[in-house]
Amino acid sequence: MKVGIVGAGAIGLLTAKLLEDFGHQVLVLQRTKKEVPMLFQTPSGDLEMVSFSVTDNWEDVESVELLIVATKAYHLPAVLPQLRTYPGPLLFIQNGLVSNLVAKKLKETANVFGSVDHGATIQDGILMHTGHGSIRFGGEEKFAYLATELGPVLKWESHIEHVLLRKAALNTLINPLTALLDVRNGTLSENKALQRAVISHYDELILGIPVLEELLSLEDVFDLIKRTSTNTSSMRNDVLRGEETEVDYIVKPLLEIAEKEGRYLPITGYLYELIQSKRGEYDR
Ligand code: KPL
Repeated sequence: MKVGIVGAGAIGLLTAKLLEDFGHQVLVLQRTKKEVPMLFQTPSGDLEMVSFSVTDNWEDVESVELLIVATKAYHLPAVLPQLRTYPGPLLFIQNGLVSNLVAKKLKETANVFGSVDHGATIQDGILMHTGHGSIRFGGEEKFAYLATELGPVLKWESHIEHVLLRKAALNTLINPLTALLDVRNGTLSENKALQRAVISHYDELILGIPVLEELLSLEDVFDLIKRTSTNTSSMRNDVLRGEETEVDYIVKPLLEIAEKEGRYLPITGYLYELIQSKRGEYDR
């Protein structure tokens, strides 16, 4: 299948690499010309040469059968207007909950949404696949054929909204704290006070958004923290680089969901404001 990928970050390039390994023809679209990694490191540490087909011309991707949008969530507002003319299905694989934003800007288009739990990063010019995971996606049933065509790289999920909400909750529990305290993920379970803070925050989310109770246990939260204990969360990374964060797509939607039910999430709201205040620091 001919697949286009918008965004040459770690997740976009890893998706390209995995699809190419299964014989798909992939073209990566990047907004600005920059070097893309030539080396790929597998989760077991083996190095391979890679060569991605990259373009910065939107017209080149118009003929692909599927366009995967793998930009950071905060780049979507700039990218969405360009996607209006693309006739095929669009798969959005951002961190967080972006479907409302997409629906506002692309009313007529066929959109599906996905969640990635592979570990990937680009370091010293090497694309590193740091942990095996999956890319699950879902939406209107008529797009389930994509999972069959794309083989094991993408898995169809009939309740993708639950997968995305669960992931947003996990990211809300881990990312702001690690970014504010400038610590790696594992510190949240190693430090007793932080461990208790995560537990209280978890209780607040479960009370405020009751559907989460069936989707996410406290064990799941600490299991992820331990499995990614040496990781720098994506939000900590964004703050360290002085970039915007995805807080408006990860944390804010949870506040809005709870608010619709007449509930307020004080810990979540407080963390949201603290991360927002970091943004102020970089804008000044
Ligand atoms: O998804 C992540 C992120 O950093 O955004 C976790 C799972 C927290 C891993 O760092």
